[in-house]
Amino acid sequence: MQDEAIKRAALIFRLFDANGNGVLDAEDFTLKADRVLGAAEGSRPEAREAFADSLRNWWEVLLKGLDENGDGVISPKEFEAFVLDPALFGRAADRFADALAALGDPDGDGLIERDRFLALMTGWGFEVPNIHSLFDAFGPDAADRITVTSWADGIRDYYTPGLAGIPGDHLVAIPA
Ligand SMILES: [Ca+2]
Ligand SMILES: [Ca+2]
Repeated sequence: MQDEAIKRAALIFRLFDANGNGVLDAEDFTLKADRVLGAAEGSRPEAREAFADSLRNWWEVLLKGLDENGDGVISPKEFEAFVLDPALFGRAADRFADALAALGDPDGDGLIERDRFLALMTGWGFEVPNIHSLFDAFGPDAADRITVTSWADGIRDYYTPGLAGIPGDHLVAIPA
């Protein structure tokens, strides 16, 4: 496992833990939904609902797959299995990736403006300089927009343990 992937897994855990109690629990995922949807001004109700559903689904999949001691929460130790079994979470991450990327494109032209991207990613909990660095890595067009597809693919890669040398690395550390 590459160093980048290990650091990314640690960041994934830290940002999932929205209530900061050191474990992953159901409340984390409702908080995440609220924060991101709070930044998704103008998105259609169906897109908002699909995003909230994707997070509920993801939590259910994580709980079912990782809660080894059955206490209803996922400890950092239990989360380590996420890194070892990427296939287990692929579908849930996939659904989430499409739902989140769709929130970036309320007018449906297939493009996401930098401000919108910044608002949604700040809602998730990333740091502003990392968000800009990631946006730039996606190769924005002359009007400073990226495609919904490139972001959705980037989200999928970010949540695929073991991948390294991907745009999502910019969320962990900005390359010199
Ligand atoms: Ca938590
Ligand atoms: Ca547990």
